[in-house]
Amino acid sequence: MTFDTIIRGGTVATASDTFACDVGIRDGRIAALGRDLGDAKEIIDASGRLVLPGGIDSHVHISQPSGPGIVMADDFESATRAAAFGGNTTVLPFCLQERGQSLRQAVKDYHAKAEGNCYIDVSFHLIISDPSEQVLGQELPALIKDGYTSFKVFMTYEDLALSDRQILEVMAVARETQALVMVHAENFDAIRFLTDRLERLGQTAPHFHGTSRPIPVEREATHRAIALAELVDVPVMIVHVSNRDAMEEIRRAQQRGLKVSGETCPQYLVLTEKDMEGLNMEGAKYVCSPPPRDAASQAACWEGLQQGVFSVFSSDHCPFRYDETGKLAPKGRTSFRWVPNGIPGIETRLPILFSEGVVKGRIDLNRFVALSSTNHAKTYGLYPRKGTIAVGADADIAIWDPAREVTISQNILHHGADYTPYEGLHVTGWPVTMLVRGETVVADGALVGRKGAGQHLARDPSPFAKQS
Ligand code: DUC
Ligand code: ZN
Ligand code: ZN
Repeated sequence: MTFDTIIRGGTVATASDTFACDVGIRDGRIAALGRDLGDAKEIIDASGRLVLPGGIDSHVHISQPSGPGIVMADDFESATRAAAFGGNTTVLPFCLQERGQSLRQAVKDYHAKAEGNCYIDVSFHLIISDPSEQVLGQELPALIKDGYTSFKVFMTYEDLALSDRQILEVMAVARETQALVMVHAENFDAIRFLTDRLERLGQTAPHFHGTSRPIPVEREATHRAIALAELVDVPVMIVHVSNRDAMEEIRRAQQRGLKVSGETCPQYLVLTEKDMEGLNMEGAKYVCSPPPRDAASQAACWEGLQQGVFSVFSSDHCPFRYDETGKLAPKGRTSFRWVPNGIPGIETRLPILFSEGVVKGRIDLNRFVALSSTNHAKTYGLYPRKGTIAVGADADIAIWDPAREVTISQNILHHGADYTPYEGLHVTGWPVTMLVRGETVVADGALVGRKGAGQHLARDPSPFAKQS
């Protein structure tokens, strides 16, 4: 039996096991695991390296409309290229429905942006900002059937926030159609109240962004989102959790047997509110929502990852440039209120989790694989095609040099942003070679993949959303 490719001599790790073996790939899939697999057109020497399922980043924003004059720093080409360099083989970006827009049209527009431009595979979540009768009765159920099996709702932001009634209505559709609801949990009225008060006091520097969205704002909304999901009896994923209070709300719900999942992100492990205090507008580089908190919140987020309260670790990549198209948005609008929320992180998510998590002994390698790949595939209906190394799975593989020492710096990254919030962070371990469906995209740190080779994936319903 011959193979297209054999990855030879590496240590394979999945979400459950670590073992020395070679990987035989044929027709884009893993065809054999073992020793002495014979011949192949290409042999990749992985001795001294880890052979892991390619990373799946299930929370990224690419080319998303972000308000007048603001431009997201990545399109599908630059984002998927940067993702590949960061050890990923699939990303799940959001397709935003703008108010008044048909959901179907929003999906068409996103496909047009992605088509022919992706280096790795993509699959869209939806964002529902306008749950009209047409959307709830026809478009959303039809799109879920077509494989867009998850969507996000927002409890804050002028153009996005849904009322509790609207959230209940979209949750009811999710229950009917077995879709997974993702929630951005922050209390809109509380943020508006605090923002107006800070502005009246002249407290408008970027770090007041944190003051305008303190922990109770997130805790209350997390509690409410879970209660609304309980009322409708639907599973829910609370995204980008930043602190202990919100994490404990999720844990308590899980202990009560509710189908509540949680996600956290690199910014809540290695950044703090202090980062938003830079001179002039420098702090804007770290403005994201929820905001980075303090050392105790970081420790709580690690606890959530270690104890399984959080099943997925995503980047929430939401890149803006540090100029007037992004973080320094429109002249005269200097208050933190106008700083677009979001930071880049698609390429640095996995090195940060590996170094701060595995190398520092906070999590083991198998949990790293679960948090970075397998659980994303399971949660969002891509498993077992994606997210594992097993015979029959897509040959989506990241080969890591676990000993490589790297200082994260803008000049080594491939994203479209002009800065990284992780500048100067020293990490051990770096992904060096990535294959998507058996085709090498990055080979020993060099781009060899083809723009347009990445495909859009229709997904199965989340196993969590299946009604018994
Ligand atoms: N929510 C996100 O998920 N990403 C960036 C900004 C935000 O509020
Ligand atoms: Zn959000
Ligand atoms: Zn996000």
